[in-house]
Amino acid sequence: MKILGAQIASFNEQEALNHQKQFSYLRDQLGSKGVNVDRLIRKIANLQIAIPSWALGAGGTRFGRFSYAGEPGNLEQKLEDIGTLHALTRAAGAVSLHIPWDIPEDYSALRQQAAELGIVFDAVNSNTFQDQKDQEHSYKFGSLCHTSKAVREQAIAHNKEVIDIGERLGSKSITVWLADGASFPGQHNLRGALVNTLNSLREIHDYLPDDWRMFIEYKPYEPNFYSTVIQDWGTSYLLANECGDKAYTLVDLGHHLPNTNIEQIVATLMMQGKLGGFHFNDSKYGDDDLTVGSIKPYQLFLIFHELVYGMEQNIADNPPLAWMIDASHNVKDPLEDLIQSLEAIRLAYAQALIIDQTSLLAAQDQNDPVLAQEVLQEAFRTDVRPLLQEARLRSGGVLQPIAAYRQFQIRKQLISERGKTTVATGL
Ligand code: PSV
Ligand code: MN
Repeated sequence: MKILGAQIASFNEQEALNHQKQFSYLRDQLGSKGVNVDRLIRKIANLQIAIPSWALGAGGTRFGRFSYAGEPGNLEQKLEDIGTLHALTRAAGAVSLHIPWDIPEDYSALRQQAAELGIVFDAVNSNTFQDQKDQEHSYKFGSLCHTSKAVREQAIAHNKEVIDIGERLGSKSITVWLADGASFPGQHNLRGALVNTLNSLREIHDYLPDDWRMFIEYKPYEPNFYSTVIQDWGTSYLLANECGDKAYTLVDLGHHLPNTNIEQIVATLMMQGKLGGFHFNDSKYGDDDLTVGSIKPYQLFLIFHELVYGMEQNIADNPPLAWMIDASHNVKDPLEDLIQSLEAIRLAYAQALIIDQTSLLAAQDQNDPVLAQEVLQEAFRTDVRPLLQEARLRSGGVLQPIAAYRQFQIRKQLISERGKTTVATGL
C-alpha cells in the first residue's frame, strides 16, 4: 500500500481554496497579536508522535475482541501502516516497538524499510505482564517485584534483551511498565515489593548504553486491583531518582484516578527535569484507552500548556520528551483513530503555543484569576486547525487526512492485499 505524491497533490488541490481562505484569516488574526506564524507552523510540523507497534490492529476488552479486516499480519506490514499514517499526516515519524509482540527478524531490512518511510525507532517497550510460550518462570505474581530471585532475574534479563534489540534498531530509550501488584490486602509485603522493584530497575538502568534513557511508567490499578507497585508519579519519580541520571518518569494520561490534576504532575516533574515521556489517550472512567482529545480536550490543552511552558523555560534541563499514542481501537478503524489522535495532539500543542504568556504571567502576578482564565480560553477557543493543515501542506501531507484516507479507499485496499482475517499482535 503506497500513497503517491500525485494523489496527495490532487487531493490538496480540491481543498486548496477553502484552506487558503481559512489560513489567511487566522494568519492575520494571529499576526495582529504579534505571533510569528511561520515559526509556529515549523514547531507544529516538528512535533512527531510515535505509533506503538501494537496499535495498528483492533484492540479488545476482557469480554471480547472484534477484529478489523485488513489488519497487519507482521511487523513489516505494521510499519507500512505507520508509513501510510505518516504520508498523510507527516506527524507519525516514529514507531515504538513492543517486545516480544514484535521482535524483528531481519534488522537491516527493517531499518531500511523504516528509513524509506521516514520513520525512526522510538522507545522500545518490555513486557513482563504476560507469560510467553516456553518461559521458565511465570509472572502471575509479579516480575521485577517478585518474591523469587529467579523470577526477578528472568524479568531483568528480558529487559536487557529488549535494550539489545532496541540498540540494533537505533532506539535510544526503553519504557518499563509493570503490571506488578496485589489483588488482595496482605498478598504483598508492600515495602518488600517496592524494594525488589527498585533493585531490579537499578540493574536495568545500569545496563543502559550511555546515550539511553529508561522511562518508568506508573498506573494506579489494573490488572491488580488492590495495590500496584508503581502506583503513581511520586513512586515512579522516587524510583527514577534512586536509579540515576538515565531514569525518568513516564506519564500515561489514562493512568490516573478520576479528576487527578495531570498538568500539575507535568509541571512538578519538569521542574525537576525528570519527565521522560508521554502516552496519549483519553478516558471517562479509568484507563479507558479512548482517542486522545475525544472526552477532555480542555484538560489536554492545559497539559500542553505546562509542557510548552516547561520546554520553553527548561530551567532543569528536562530532555526532549518521547511522545506516543497509547490507545485501543475497539470500534473504530485503527488507522482512522490514530489520525484523529495525531490531530488532537497537535491541536492541543498549537493552542498552547498561542497562549499569551506575558499577559498570563501578569494576571498571575496581579492575582487576577478572571484575566488568567480569559487568556487561557482565548487560546483554547481559537480555531487553530488551519495551522495544522498548513503544517501538513508544507511538509508534503494532506490537508484533510480522514477525508483523504476515505477518498483513497485505504482500508479497502488493505483488505484486498491482506484479506479479511489477519490479526495483528498486541492486546
Ligand atoms: C499499560 O496500560 C500500558 O499503558 C503500557 O504502556 C503498555 O506497554 C501498553 O499499555 C500496552 O499494554
Ligand atoms: Mn502506556
